[in-house]
Amino acid sequence: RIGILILIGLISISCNTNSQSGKNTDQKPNIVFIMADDHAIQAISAYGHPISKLAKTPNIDRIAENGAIFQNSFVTNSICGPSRAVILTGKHSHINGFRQNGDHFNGSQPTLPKMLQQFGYETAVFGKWHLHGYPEGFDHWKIIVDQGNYYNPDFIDNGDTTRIEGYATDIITEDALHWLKQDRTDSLPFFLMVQHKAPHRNWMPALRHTNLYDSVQFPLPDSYFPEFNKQWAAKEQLQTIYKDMYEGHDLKMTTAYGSTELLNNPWTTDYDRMTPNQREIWDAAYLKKNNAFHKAKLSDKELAIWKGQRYIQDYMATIAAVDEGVGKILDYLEESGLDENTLVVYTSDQGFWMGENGWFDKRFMYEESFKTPLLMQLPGTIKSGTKIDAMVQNLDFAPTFLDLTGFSNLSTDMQGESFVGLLNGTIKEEDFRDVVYYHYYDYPAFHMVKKHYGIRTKRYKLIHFYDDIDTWELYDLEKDPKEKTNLIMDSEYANILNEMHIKLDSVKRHYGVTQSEFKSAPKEKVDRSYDQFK
Ligand code: SGN
Ligand code: CA
Repeated sequence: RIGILILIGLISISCNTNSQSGKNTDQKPNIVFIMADDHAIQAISAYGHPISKLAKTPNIDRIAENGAIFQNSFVTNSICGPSRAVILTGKHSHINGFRQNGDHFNGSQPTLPKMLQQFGYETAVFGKWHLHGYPEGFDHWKIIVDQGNYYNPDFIDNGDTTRIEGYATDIITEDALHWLKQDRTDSLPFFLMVQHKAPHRNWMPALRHTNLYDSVQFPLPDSYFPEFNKQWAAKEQLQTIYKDMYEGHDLKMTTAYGSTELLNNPWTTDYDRMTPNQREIWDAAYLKKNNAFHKAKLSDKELAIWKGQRYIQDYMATIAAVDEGVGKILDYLEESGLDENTLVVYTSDQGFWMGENGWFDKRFMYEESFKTPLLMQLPGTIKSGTKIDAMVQNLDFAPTFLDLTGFSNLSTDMQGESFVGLLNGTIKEEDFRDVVYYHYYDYPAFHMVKKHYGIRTKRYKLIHFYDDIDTWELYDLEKDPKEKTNLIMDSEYANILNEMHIKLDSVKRHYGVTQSEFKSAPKEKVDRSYDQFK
C-alpha cells in the first residue's frame, strides 16, 4: 500500500512539476514562510475554536480566506529544534540527525534554502532559529539567540550579537519588511522565513496589549481537571498549568496586594532586561489585575481556574502582535503587487495545549500538540476558501515548495511528499497518504514527557511510550476525538490493533527507522539548559 502511495506521490509530483513548470518558467513564485513558536490551532479564529472566537486573528484568517486552511497538518516530532530541522531538510529527525532540543544541526546537509539558492532564489531568515550554529543557505539572516526574549532581545546579525531595544515580534516583523522592501534583489525570486518567538512561554504581551483580554473570560476545556485513564506517560508529565507553571515567570503573579514584586521567577532575565520605562508601563498594567486577584483570596480549584485564565489571556495577547505583523506583511505584498505571485504560508513549529487535560506545552503525540496550524495562499494555484482534510506534515513543506517553484531536480532523497496537487485540486484527498509517522525523543527534559513514537491514520492512532516505561495506546479518533479511552486491551479492537502494528512496521521500514532509534539518548545530549525538572 505504501509502495503504491509512493508511486502515486511520484506520479503526482512529476505531473505537478510539468503543469507548474509551464506557468513558472518565466516567473517563479516567491515564498513567504511565517512560522510562530507554539501557536495552537485553538488560537487561530479561522479554525473556529471557542477560545479564538473571543480573541480573533483577522490577519492570519485572511490567508485562509485568500487560499487554503489545512485541518490535518501534523508535525513529525512536537518540539522546536526538531521541527525546524524537518522543515529545512524534508527528512525525519532520525535522518537529519536533530532529534531533540540541544542537538546541533548539521548544516552541511542538503536543505531547502540551499536548493532554492541553486535554483536562482534569494533567501533570508529572520527571528527564531534554535538549531545551534548559524543558518546556512541564506543570503541574509538575523536570528534571536537561543529561545530569545520578548523584550529587548539579543540578535545575531552576521556573527555579531547585539541587544535590540523593542518587542521581539515587532522587531522580527520590521526586519522582514525592511528586507522585502529595501534589501532584497528585485529581479530575483525570493524565499523569506519569518520566525517568531511568540507565543512561546513565558507569554509576555507587547506593552500595547498587556490589558487586551483582561475582561474576557475564556472557556476552559471540560478536561481541565482530568481523571486520567491514560497510562503512565500522561500521569508523569510536568506540564500542568496549576501545578507546573512558575507563578511569577509565567503567570505574572505578585507577592502581595499593592506590590509589583513577582512570585517564583527562576530565570529573571525575561523581566530584568526591560528598560525602566518598559517596566513601569508593564507593572502598572498588571498591578490593577493582580490587586483584584489578591483581594479575591482564591484557593484550590478557583485558583487553578484563575491561573488558566491568566495563562490564556497572556498567550492570546502575545498572538495579537503576531497577527498585526502578518497583516503588515500581507498589506505590503498587496500594495506592491507581489501577492499575485507569492506563496504565503502561516504555521507553527508545533501545536500547543490550552488547558486540555489541565496542560500547557506540547511534546505528546495527542492531537493538540501533534496537529499544527497551516494556512497557505497563492492566487492562481490555490482557490480562495479551500479546506483541506488530507493528512500532511511539516516533512512535506520542502518538497511542496520545491515542486511549486518548478525545481528541476525532484529526485532528492527527501522523505516528505509534495502536496501541490492538494493545493491546486489535481489530487483527490483520499488519494493522498493514509498514514503519518511520529517520534519524540526529548526525555528526560523539561516537562518530562516520555519518549514515544507511533502512527496516525485518518481514524486510528497507535502510540508506544518507551525508554523507562513500556506502554502502548490505541485511540479511535472518530468515536473518541479527545483521546480519553485507550483501547489497547479492548478485544473489539484486536483486529484494528493488529492492522495498526503491521502498518507501523511498514512505515518504519519505509522511513528507514532502525532498532537503534529506540535506545536511550546519551545523557550529554540532553538539553540541560534548565536542569530544574522539579
Ligand atoms: C523552555 C520552556 C519550556 C519549553 C522549552 C522548549 N521553559 O525550556 O516550557 O517546553 O523551552 O520549547 S521556560 O521556563 O524557559 O520558558 S521549544 O518550543 O523551544 O521547543
Ligand atoms: Ca516551539
